Amino acid sequence: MKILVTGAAGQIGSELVPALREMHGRENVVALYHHNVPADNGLHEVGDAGDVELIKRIIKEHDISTVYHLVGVLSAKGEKDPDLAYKANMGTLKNILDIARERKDAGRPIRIFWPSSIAAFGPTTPRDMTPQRTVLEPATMYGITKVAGELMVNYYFKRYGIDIRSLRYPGIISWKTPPGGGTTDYAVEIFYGALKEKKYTSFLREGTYLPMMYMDDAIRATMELMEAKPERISVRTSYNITAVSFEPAEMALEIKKHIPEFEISFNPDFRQKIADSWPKSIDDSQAREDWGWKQKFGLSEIVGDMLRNLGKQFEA
Ligand code: AKB
Repeated sequence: MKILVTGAAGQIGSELVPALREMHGRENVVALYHHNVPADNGLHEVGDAGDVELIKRIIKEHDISTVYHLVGVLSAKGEKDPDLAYKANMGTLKNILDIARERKDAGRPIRIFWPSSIAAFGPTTPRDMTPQRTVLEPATMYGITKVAGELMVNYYFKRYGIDIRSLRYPGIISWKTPPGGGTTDYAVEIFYGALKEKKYTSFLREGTYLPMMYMDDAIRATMELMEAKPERISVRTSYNITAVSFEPAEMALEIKKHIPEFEISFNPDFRQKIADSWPKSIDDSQAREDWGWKQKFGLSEIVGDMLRNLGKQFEA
């Protein structure tokens, strides 16, 4: 099995690539970077994931059978530049799906992972324990691309038999690479503030509950979904998935257990409106039933691990 990961330098890509190399062998995972190429001794390519000829060449040359298509512009950045969000999120997905059709016709089928998000929901969605099947009327361009993408991947599965799998990621918390352009980013930035200055000003208001997940769980969920037998996958739009829901003051209290002097203050900006349109908690029972999803990290484990690892990074 040969794997291609687009968006390999992003928050998820930079942790998924090593995890896939560990599981499938370094020689079997090709990372596609845009311009921001990190040190990578493994197989990698540099270029624009929107360049259809480039993607075709990589897939053919490496005989790729699985693609993790992670390229994308997140919610807050997408509100600053909706055209870019549309192009980066929709255009590249359509290209990959069409290449998968061609490869299937040529007898070389590709399995695809594509990330959706809690951003697919909107202000008219029930916000507590948001069900798998519910109202999808997002208020951001990022969310619109996620709903359209979900419908598109379902269509390509039903119409062309392409094996595409997807998760509606909640906010992802990680220490290896900082996130960029998201509404849930406060839950990562807060650790930089805590460790560097013992204070942090949250751009979301106290009481803003959002579903979240630690990166280790997100990587495991992604790989477990992709390893699952096709008959276990009953959702071909995108699976609800979550680990824990909390608000900024709760996270600050947890941090205070390790850094008693830590202080949080609040100065909500345009991202508050986005957060207010998203679920507070998610019902992910379908993922649990279908392919056995279960998180390992709760709030206290996340905070402990983040402070330990980021702390070491700052000391080095
Ligand atoms: C964002 O905040 O835009 C992302 C997401 C929830 O998809 N982290």
